[in-house]
Amino acid sequence: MNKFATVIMAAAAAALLVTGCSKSDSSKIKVGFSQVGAESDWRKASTESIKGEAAKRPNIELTFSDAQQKQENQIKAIRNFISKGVDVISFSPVVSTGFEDVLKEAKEAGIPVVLFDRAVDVSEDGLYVSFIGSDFVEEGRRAARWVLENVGENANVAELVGTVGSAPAIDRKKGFEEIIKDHPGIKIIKSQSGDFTRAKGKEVMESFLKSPEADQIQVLFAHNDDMALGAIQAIEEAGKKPGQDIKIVSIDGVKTMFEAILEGKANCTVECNPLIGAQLFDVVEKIHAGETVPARIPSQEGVFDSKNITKEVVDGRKY
Ligand code: GZL
Repeated sequence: MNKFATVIMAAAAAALLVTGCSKSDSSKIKVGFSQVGAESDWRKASTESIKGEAAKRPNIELTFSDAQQKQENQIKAIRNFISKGVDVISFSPVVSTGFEDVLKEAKEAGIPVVLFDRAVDVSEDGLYVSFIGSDFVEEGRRAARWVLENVGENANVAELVGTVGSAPAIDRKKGFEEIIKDHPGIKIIKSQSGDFTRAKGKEVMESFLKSPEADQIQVLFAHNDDMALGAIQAIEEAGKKPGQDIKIVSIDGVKTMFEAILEGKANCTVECNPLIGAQLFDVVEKIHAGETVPARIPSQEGVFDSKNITKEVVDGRKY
């Protein structure tokens, strides 16, 4: 082979190598994720699950954004992911409405969307390919069933509602009320949002305990453990015994709530599993490979109280 041909072949081989190298970069699946925020222990565990799982998968390139519980930040992040040309977008919507336009933009850009943890209300199909998360209505039902089975047919309930307009707040309330509607002795006498945070939960519980109905409250139903833990502080500061004077049932199943139940300061937590990062990236890989994925992927969860919480169970909790 003459010298000129050798040079051309070498250059072509080098180009292939570079292309090959750049091709290996493009083989990474680029995922844009918008997280609600860091409002609760549950959310922090959710974020750790997502970031931890992405770090284990060399084929995943994760761009993660924290919306600080603001919808406008989530919409901005999703638009950034679209302009960046990611392969898949996923997010946990802070509220269930107001995402239709940006989801249509993602669809027009040909970028599949996976809903994580929470669902959205949209008027047309095809704006997301799958929803991975818990059944919040069932979680609300489980909380109400625990009250009926462990407190009885008559109880005045104070309710700490989650973030107004969010799927878990809407659906947990719906599930709780679906069960108690057939039991008129169970009455919700106070209800206000604590925005899923410990600080706000404490503040609202303090206002409940200063209200005319204060001494009628027999049960606290909190839409998440963080608000319940804040309420426990408020109940103690008011000179009452949480878990005894006021029974406490909440949702999430975080370790600090397990510890409070073990101490007798709370009574029940309905598990809502945040550790679904692996399920997310399994779905992402299937989508990227052109495979079909289930439209709905539910999480598996239990109900925990003093009957099944031991120190060993607490020590074994992963979040
Ligand atoms: C539920 C999740 C909720 C948790 C809260 O899946 O969206 O948001 O219950 C968190 O702790 O703020």
